[in-house]
Amino acid sequence: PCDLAALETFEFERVLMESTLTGSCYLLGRLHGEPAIVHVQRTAVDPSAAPGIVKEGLESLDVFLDNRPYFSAHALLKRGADALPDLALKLIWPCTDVHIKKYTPQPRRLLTETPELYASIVEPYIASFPPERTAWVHAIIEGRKEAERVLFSAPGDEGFTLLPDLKWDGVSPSALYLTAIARDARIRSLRDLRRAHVPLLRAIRGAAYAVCAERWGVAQGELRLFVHYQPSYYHFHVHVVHVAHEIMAGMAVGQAHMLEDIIGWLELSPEDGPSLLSQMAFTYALGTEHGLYAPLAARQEGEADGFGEH
Ligand code: M7G
Repeated sequence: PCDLAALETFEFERVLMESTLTGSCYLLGRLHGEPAIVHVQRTAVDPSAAPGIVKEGLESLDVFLDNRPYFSAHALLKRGADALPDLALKLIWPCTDVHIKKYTPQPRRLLTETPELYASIVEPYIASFPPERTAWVHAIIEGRKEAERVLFSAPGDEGFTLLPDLKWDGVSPSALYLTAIARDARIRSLRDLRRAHVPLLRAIRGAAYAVCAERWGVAQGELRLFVHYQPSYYHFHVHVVHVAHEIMAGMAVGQAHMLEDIIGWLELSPEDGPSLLSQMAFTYALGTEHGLYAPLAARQEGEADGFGEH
C-alpha cells in the first residue's frame, strides 16, 4: 500500500531530468525500500482563474524590477478554501529500469525498422515484457481503477475505454489530453492492426469527437488523434490531444502517426491477410538508452557495412 502521502519518507538519490520550460523535474529515489520516481511540477495558470488571482488572490508582492514601463515581482498565493494547488506531483512506485531510462536525458538517433527487424528484434522485445507492465491498463479497461474518470466505454472485443490521460488534470480545455484504450490486448501496437480493426478505430474517433464537444466544447477540428510507434506501453491506445499542444515531445515526426492516416492505410490493406502497416518500414528516433536501440543500431550498422562492400 502506498500513496503520495508517504513522500516524506522518500529517500532521494539523484535528479533524473529537469525542464525549465515546464518548471518541473524528475527525482529518483526509494520509497518503502523500492525504487521510485517523483515528478514535481509547478501547476500551470488556468487563464480563467488568472484575473481573480491578480486582483485578490495574492498574499505578498515583492517587486524586484521597476523600470517603467517594465515591472517584475514575485508573489505568493493566498491560502484559502478555494486556493489553487501550487504543485502537481506524480509518483511511479515501484519503478523499473525501463521507467528510469525513459526519464534519463540521452541522445536520440533515427533508425529504420523493416518488417524483418520487427520480426527478429522488436516483436521478441515486446513479448518479453511481463504482464505486470500493463497491469494499469487492464485495471482501467476492467473498471477496477480510474473508473470515476472514464468518459466513454464500449464493451466487447471491439470495445475501448476513453478517459483523461495521466498528463491532463482535466481543468483547462486547451490542455485537453485523453487516451482511448482498446480492450483487445492482442493489438500490441500499430504493427498488429488489420483491416478488420477499422470499425474499432472509427468508433474511437467518433467517441472522442462526441465527448470532447459535449464536455468541453472542443470541436473536431481542434483535436489531434494519433498513435505512437514506438509507444511506451504495448497495449493499443490512441492519444486524443488539443491542437493547442504544438510542441510536446510525443508529437515528433516518426513517433506520432495520425489516426486518420492509419485508418487510410488499413482501408488500402487486403480484407484478409497482412496489412500495409505490418509490411512497411518505420523510421523513428529512439533514445540510446531505449531497450531496442542497441540491437536495432547494431543490425543497421551491419547492413551499412555490407552495402559498402558491393
Ligand atoms: P505511450 O504512447 O505508450 O507512451 O502512451 P508515452 O508515455 O511515451 O506517450 C501511454 C499514455 O498513457 C501516455 O500518454 C501516458 O501519459 C498515459 N498513461 C500512463 N499511465 C501509467 C497512465 C495511467 O495510469 N492512467 C492514465 N489515465 N494514463 C496513463
